[in-house]
Amino acid sequence: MKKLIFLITFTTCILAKETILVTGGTGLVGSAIAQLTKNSNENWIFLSSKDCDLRNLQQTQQLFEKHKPTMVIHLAAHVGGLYRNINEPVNFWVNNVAINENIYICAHKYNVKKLVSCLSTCIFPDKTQYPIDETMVHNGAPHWSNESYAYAKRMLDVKNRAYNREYGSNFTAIIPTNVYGPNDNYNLEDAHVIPALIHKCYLAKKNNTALTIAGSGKPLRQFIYSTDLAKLILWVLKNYNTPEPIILSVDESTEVSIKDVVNEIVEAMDFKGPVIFDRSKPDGQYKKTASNKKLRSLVPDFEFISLKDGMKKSVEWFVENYDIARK
Ligand code: NAP
Ligand code: GFB
Repeated sequence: MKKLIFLITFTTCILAKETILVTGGTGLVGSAIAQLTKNSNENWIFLSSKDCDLRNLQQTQQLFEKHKPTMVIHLAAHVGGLYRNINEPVNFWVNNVAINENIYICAHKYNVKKLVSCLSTCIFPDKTQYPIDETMVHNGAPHWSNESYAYAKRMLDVKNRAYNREYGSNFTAIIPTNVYGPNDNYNLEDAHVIPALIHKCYLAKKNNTALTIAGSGKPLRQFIYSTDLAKLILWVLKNYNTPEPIILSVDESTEVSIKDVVNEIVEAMDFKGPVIFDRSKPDGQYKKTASNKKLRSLVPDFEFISLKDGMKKSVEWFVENYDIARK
């Protein structure tokens, strides 16, 4: 762990001359990176859609012209949980394809020397063997529920290899598993499972009602705390220089069921009311167990925050920041 802290500190020093643009900088992952880099002396720029609608090429070009970034961490996306993906397949395709196309056009035009984009473990083939690894991204159709998002994201991987082969660009991608932490999107319909259930549990406790969980609670997931992911992204930015993507996930052994997640949220929120599983709602993918073997071979000593500790921090943040949380 000491080695990694040294590496991040060293990385922060070496990056002193860089201008690093973080698209999606105000979101769950972007804000965790902002926390880690707030005292560093390199030039970090964290963007929201209010600074620039990245679906618009002219606005994106003006943004790159203004900041002339030397490095880009590209997080901006039309993002959401299972039910938003089921409800908005066109938005997930149109918005993400537009954003990603514009970022790559501008990153090439402005000679960005390092671009780190973002895939997801949910984009892998639905029919696959486990654990999933980085070589399997295109080995079959994704789960129907997030087909648009999955194919839009897979094209980032194609772009990275294309720009590298034709121009020698140092463009790569990370493949995070499900992320959770402070400053997430807590919208009851659109959010990912953990922020959605933190919000639901908060309301159930406040209104003295039951906590309703969508689906059976049986599906399995790996959850990485946003600060851990942010630390690994900073490592990738400086040390990982190949177009092939890298999975950033907790160990397979820490895969949990949605029911386990519910228990952690209930404990952290000190909720005493009834918990109901609404089996009329779809479960989505049963599992998407990802291997972090490649990551472990490169950063062997990394210690992940436990789900219990991460959930406590996440619930505390939400309760303390309810008024300003994205709902
Ligand atoms: P998030 O909290 O929803 O934040 C999304 C960010 O993208 C926000 O800053 C948002 O700005 C920005 N954005 C959206 N549309 C934009 C547009 N048209 N122009 C400019 N900016 C736009 O997302 P997140 O959870 O941090 O996800 C970050 C990245 O990680 C995404 O690429 C996502 O696919 C990936 N990822 C997330 C998870 C997860 O479980 N959360 C798992 C795997 C991969 P506004 O706030 O102004 O809208
Ligand atoms: O995070 P989530 O929405 O998406 O988790 P995925 C869905 C799982 O949580 C399903 C259960 O098994 C749901 O039945 N669940 C229970 C709930 N209650 C709720 C709730 O109130 N809200 C939500 N959202 N789920 C996502 C992809 O898949 O993985 C995204 O759709 C993204 O594109 C993300 O990549 C990382 O984990 O199933």
